[in-house]
Amino acid sequence: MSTLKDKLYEKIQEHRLRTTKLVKEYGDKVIDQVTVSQAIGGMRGIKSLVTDISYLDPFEGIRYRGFTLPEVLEKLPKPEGADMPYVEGLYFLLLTGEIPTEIEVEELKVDFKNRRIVPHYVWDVIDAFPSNSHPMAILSAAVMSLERESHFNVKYRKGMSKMDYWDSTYEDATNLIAKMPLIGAYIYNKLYHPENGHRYPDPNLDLGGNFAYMMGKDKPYDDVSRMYFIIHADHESGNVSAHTGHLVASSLSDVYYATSAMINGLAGPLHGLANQEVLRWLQGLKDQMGGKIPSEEEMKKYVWDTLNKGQVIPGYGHAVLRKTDPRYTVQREFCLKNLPDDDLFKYVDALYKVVPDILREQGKAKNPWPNVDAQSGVVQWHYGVTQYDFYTVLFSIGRSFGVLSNIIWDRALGYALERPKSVTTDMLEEMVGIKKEMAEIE
Ligand code: HAX
Repeated sequence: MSTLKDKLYEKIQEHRLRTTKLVKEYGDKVIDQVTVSQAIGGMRGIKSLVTDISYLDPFEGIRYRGFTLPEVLEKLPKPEGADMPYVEGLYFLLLTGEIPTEIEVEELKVDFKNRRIVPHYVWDVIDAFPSNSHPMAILSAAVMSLERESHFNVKYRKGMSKMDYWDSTYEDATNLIAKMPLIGAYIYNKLYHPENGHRYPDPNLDLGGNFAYMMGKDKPYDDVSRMYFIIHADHESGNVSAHTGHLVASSLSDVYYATSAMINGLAGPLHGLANQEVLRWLQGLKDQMGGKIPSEEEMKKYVWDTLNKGQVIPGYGHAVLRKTDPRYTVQREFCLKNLPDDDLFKYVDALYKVVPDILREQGKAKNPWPNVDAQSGVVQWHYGVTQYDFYTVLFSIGRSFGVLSNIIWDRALGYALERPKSVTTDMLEEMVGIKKEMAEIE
């Protein structure tokens, strides 16, 4: 057993006592209520999921296991000469709540390398897609094709104690996470850079460094990858991708089914696909401007034109956040240090100056501030990943760390099959007294 798995098991045993006590002794305690708007309006804010991997405060932003993003980036061990930490260390933190030592990360790096061999049939599945397919559809299918590798399924069929579910889920999850960057890079090269051929992983490199190598990118793209995967890893449990992964896994579908489903949820323009939408939208403005940086007035006009066409401003607003997303800020600081003169960065910066006031003036969006997606495409574009359809694949690789950590813990704590209750519109009307009022009028 690896050190991470030993430590995880210790934590699981301690934590099981807390969950059991809560359910047994306080199971009937009311912690929230549901309004009509919440039932119709996407269940915003209803406290009905439990996770210890991350927590999203509306004003402070995300914390992973109690650490803010700047703290995570500062405290996790880093490769020599790198600004960004090992992504492997993030997995350790998400699973155990502890910052790993250099030695623990080193062990995990080796473990990941041993798990990253991708069966040949996955390349065949990817190659079978037409080259104008969306990379997210290809990624989802590639992950799905790996389902036959599931240890959980084999053990479940043979008969396994519920107390052991977490163990084979950990094996499946870690195997999948180690393979995801290779699958992503293969999709990238197949669709956009066939001349790169099928690159084999470099055994001397960590996950982020090897991903950059397989994408055919020089430094500092290794740091870009580490930053990108880390900041996208988790955003508590209620967002579409995390929730979908959790929901599907709650039926004891294995992590391949669950991860493919979470990828499908992330592929929507109101969620992960927003990062490509930002780029598409900014390119539209750039074309309109003939390449020159727009004045503040020109920028305002473009934003208002978009709103007046009934469209949203991509990269702005959030279902939970009520301030600038710290994931936006981390990337902004990276841009200020590494690409301050980049044209697109200037566009994004100019937008930051005008959009919040406009959204406030329009008075609809509850959060006028930028989210993670407003900034992430710019960084990728600068380093030559200009095929913005691909950005959500990068997001998916990062998000799989959080979703899979959650699923391991769901299994460890015996979280139940998810099954909320629905009502009909007739019932809602009756509950609020509409039918009665109508009858009285008549
Ligand atoms: N531009 C224009 N209008 C916006 C807006 C924006 N950026 N954000 C919200 N609004 C509008 C909503 O469309 C809604 O309008 P209607 O009443 O006409 O339906 C109204 O303001 C209230 O919405 P809200 O309560 O503030 O926001 P929601 O919780 O319903 O939705 C979204 C949150 C992120 C989906 C929303 O802000 C949005 O569409 N933003 C643009 C797309 C985007 O950037 N998505 C990525 C979010 C981060 C993420 O998940 N990344 O993966």
